[in-house]
Amino acid sequence: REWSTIKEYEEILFDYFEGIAKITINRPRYYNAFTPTTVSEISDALRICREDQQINVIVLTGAGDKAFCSGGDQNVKGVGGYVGKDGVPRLNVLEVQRQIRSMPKPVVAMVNGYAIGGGHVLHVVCDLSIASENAIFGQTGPKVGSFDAGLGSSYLASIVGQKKAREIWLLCRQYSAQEALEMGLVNKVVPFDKLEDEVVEWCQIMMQHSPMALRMLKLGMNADLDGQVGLQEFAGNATLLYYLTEEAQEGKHAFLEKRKPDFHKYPKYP
Ligand code: 2NE
Repeated sequence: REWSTIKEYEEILFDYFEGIAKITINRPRYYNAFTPTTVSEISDALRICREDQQINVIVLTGAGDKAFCSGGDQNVKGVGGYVGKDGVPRLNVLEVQRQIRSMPKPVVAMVNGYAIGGGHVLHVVCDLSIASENAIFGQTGPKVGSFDAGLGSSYLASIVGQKKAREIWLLCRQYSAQEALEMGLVNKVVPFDKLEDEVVEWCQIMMQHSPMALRMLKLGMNADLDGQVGLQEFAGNATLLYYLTEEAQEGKHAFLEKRKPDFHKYPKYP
């Protein structure tokens, strides 16, 4: 399979193959731990994925066969957050979590090894997770002086249930790919050398389906959990659909033509 580079970065790879964009955290030396630079590069790549009409599905993964992502790079953890080149402490991975969640295209985590700490949360917020047999899952926050009480806990609980989510966070144990499958934390487990083939196959199946239908389903499932912000996102997508109708166009035309709108001619579906 020939992936072509979409854009060059320092700490991630960003590739394209037949409608699929692949974002690879490329710091295998540190088990793909993220720095503020890694995170802002992922964020930039996700912005491109959102805008680019040639991209239908996004895959997030890590380089090598050891780790998907081991969370925040402890070498650059300062006081108040992870310190980037500008010397400012940040927790900008939360922005990436939100970008994945509101991305109007499916995002698939291709979990090729450890998904730990903030790296575990990244796969949790993806729409689907496909793991290799060597993948290991878990949170470490309370062991290393951190926690993610946001999507990393609440969304996790809606996936695996409250008891299991509390176990994962309060005990900070590690779970095998098989255990992750049994608790509904991942969609499928395959041998390492079959991982990318499996992910690409899942992406190709989704790409045969209506993008608008997938988009509305994803955002509807988000809205069920995300309160007013979820509703705001869902409503924005409903507005998009409305703008595609003649009925909505009539309002604009009437305004510009300085006449009363005639909305009565449009059907009122039962
Ligand atoms: C991932 C894990 C369990 C792997 O263990 P093991 O024994 O197989 O490998 P090892 O030797 O620990 O790691 C290999 C190299 O990668 C570095 C290690 O320091 C080591 O380097 P050297 O000793 O050879 O020089 N490495 C691994 N993870 C790293 C990290 N996160 N930052 C910097 N270097 C890292 C084991 O490595 C592990 O437990 N890693 C730490 C996981 C962790 O605690 N991550 C942070 C959680 S907090 C977080 O991510 C977070 C949050 O809670 C809230 C918001 C945002 C972020």
